[in-house]
Amino acid sequence: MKNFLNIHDVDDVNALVIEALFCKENPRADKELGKNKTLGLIFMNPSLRTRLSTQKAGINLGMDVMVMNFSGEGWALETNEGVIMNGDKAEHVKEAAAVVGSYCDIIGLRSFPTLKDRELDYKDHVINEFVKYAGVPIINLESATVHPCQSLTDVLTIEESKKVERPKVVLTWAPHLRALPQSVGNSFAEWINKTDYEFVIANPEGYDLSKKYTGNAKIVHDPDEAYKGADFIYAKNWSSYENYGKILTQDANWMVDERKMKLTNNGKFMHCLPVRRNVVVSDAVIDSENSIVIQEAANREFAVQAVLKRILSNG
Ligand code: AN0
Ligand code: CP
Repeated sequence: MKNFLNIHDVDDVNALVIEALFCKENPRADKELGKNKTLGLIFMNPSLRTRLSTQKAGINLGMDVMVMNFSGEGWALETNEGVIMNGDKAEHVKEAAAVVGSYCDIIGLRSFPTLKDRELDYKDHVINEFVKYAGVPIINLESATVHPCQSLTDVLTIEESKKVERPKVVLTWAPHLRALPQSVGNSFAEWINKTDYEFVIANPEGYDLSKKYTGNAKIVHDPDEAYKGADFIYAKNWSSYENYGKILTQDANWMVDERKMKLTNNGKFMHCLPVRRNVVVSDAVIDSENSIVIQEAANREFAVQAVLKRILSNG
């Protein structure tokens, strides 16, 4: 594996899940693999899980790890080509990427969308500039369009928790106060489409994700219909793709609650976190035995460790 930018960098999702499960059982088995290699993690946006799990995975593999928060701490980056840089941006992404690349053997990058310009965001411009100018492998730690480290973790978590061979998995939109990226939803859809699970996406009208990611998944606009018989309820808010970046509703009927969970097949509750309690999910559901959000977050370490192993073994 050269880069881990999206699902297209993975030839066999199942094999990568098995690799991650191996890492979970034997976290330090490959502690020599990353010796004398430097992992650099660049965050343009906040993070708890991605930052610590990726750092930990690098340590498990014997790597030296450097982390930098760009927002507030780095120079404000210009990402457009050919501009006269006489505004508030002090450094161009071309130099920044090349400089970080000169210090690191692998770079992980988080860079959220603007949620203002759909065409620009969906080019995934910032991460692609890093690929072009850093000269070392790049791991996507959530870009404008996808969050593959999260999605690999989610498939892994479903695999270790499922009670039937082909579970019914529901991705449900949930309300939120702020406009959030579509990345987690896009990515989850794309990865679940690679499995043979029964897959249903539930969201209000106007919140359909791009077909590029949802493919042939069934999309319903009634949460009760989706929850019926579900083995996994995966909740996430995203802002509208159609009416780009807009909040069209905050309808509390879409919050994950006990009433809807009762319609499921004793379904498990999942969320990538961070989550707003009693907005996205009720206390009763997230605190119930069926909530696997902490297991899911813990698995982030082993998912990204499997990815790092693949990249390191490519030399
Ligand atoms: C981010 C998002 O929705 O993409 C990160 C989730 C992993 N969430 C927030 O900004 C709250
Ligand atoms: N799930 C996830 O990516 O969490 P952080 O934003 O805290 O990294």
